[in-house]
Amino acid sequence: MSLATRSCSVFARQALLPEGWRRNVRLEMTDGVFSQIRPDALMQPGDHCADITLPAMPSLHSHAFQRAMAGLTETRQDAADSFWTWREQMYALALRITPETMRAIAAQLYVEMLKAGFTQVAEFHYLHRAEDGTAYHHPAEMAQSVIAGACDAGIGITMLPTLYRHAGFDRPLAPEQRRFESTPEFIASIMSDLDATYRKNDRISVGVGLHSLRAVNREDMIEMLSLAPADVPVHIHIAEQQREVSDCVKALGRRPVAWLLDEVAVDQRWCLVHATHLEVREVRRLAVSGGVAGLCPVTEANLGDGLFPLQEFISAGGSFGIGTDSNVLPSANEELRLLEYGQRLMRQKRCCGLPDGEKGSVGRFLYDAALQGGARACQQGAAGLAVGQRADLCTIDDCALSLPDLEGDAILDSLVFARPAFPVRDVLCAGDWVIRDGHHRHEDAISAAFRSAMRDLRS
Ligand code: NGQ
Ligand code: ZN
Repeated sequence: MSLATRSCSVFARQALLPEGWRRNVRLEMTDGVFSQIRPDALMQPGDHCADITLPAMPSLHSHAFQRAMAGLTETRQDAADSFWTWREQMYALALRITPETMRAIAAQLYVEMLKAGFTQVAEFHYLHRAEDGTAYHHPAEMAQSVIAGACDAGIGITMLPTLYRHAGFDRPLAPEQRRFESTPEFIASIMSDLDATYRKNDRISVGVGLHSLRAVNREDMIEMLSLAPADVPVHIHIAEQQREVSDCVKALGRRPVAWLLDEVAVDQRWCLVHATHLEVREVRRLAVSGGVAGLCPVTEANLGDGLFPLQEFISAGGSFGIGTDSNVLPSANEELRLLEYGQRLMRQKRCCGLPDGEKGSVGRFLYDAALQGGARACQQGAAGLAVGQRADLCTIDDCALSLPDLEGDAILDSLVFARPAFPVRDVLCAGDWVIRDGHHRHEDAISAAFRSAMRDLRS
C-alpha cells in the first residue's frame, strides 16, 4: 500500500525568498517540504493565492507554562519588586501545573503563536517532576505534555529538556524549585525517550538546555554535554540580570559569558539566551563564536533585565534570534519592534538595527537576521522559503498593511513598526494550513480547554 502524497501550492504576488523579494512566485509543497519555488511564474488552477508571502519566524525561547500568568504579575507588592520577586510568583505557578493543564496551556499558547507568525518554538523545559518533587513514572511525562500541546496546535517544536540542579552557584535547590531537580543522566534519559518516540516526526526535534550558570556547575555541564548527542542544539540562560553577573564574578571569578566562552567550546550549536550584560570583549568573542544570542525583548522589558548591545554585536558579525520567553505577549513584530526601540531610546538615535556603516531597511535586516538565528538555534537548517526546507510560511493581505501597494522591504517596515500585531491571514506549517483566514480549526476547543484548565489552576 502506498501512502498518498500531500501537496499544495501557493501563488504570491510578492514573496521574500532567500535571494530577496520576488514577484509572482509559485511555491509547491510536497509531503511537508518545498518541492519547487519559481518567481515570475503564472498562477495555476488550485493555487492558494496571496498578496504577500513571508517565511515564518521561530521563537527560539519559550516557557509555555508561564503563559498561565500573563498579566497576573503587574501589581506592585513591594517597592523592591524585581526579576527576583517575579520569580517567586513564577515558582508558585510552577508548583501547580499538572500534565493535563500543561497540555492545555501549551496548546492555547501555540495557537496564539501561530497566529502571531511563529511556526517553530524552542521550549526550554525544566518542569520535570511531580508537584511533591518525586519523579513521574515516565520522566518525560511533562515534556510529552508540552509536545502534545504542540501537536494539538500543529506548531513545530524543538524540545529542550533542561538541566537544573542548584538554586545559585552551588547552593542547594529551594523547596519551591523541587519540580526542576535533575541530573545529567535524568535529562539524557528524557532526551533519548523523546528522540525514540518522535524521530520520524518532521515537526518535533530534541536538544538540550542548561538552565543557567547559577543552576548548573561546570562538572554537570561537561557531563551533560558529553551525554547529549553531539549535533543537538544547546541553550543556556546567561547574563540576564546585573546581580547574576556580580554573583558569577564572586563565585567563578569571571563574568558569565566570558566564563562560558573560556570553559566550553561555544559554537553554532549554542544559543545564549538573553546575554544582556556584556562587556565589549564579550560582545566580540560571542559574535565570532557562532553562538546565537537568544533575545527576548518583550520579556526582558517586562522583567527589567536591561538592553542588549545589538549594534555592537551585529557589527561584529554576531547572530541573534528572538524568543517569546515568558509568553506575556507572544508576537513576532512586537519582539522586533521593542528590540529596535530599546536601542533607539538608549542611544537617542534612529534606525539602530543594522551593522555599522550599512544602509537599508531596519525591518528587513531584523526580520532576516532573526529568521536565520532562530532557524539555527532550533536546528532547522537554512531558514526561509527554499526547496528542501520544511514548508512553513505565512501570508499577508495587502489591505492588512499600514498603507496600500507597499513593495519589498517597505512591507517589513510596515509590519514591524506600523502594525499592532502581525496581521497574518494564513499560516502553513510542514505543509499543513494551520491558520486559515486568521483562524485555527480547533481554536474554540483549545480555548475552552485552556479556560477550564486556568479555572482549575486558580481555584
Ligand atoms: C525561567 N526566566 O527559568 O523561567 C527564568 C527565570 C531564573 C527568565 N530568565 C528563572 N526570563 O532565571 O532563575
Ligand atoms: Zn527563559
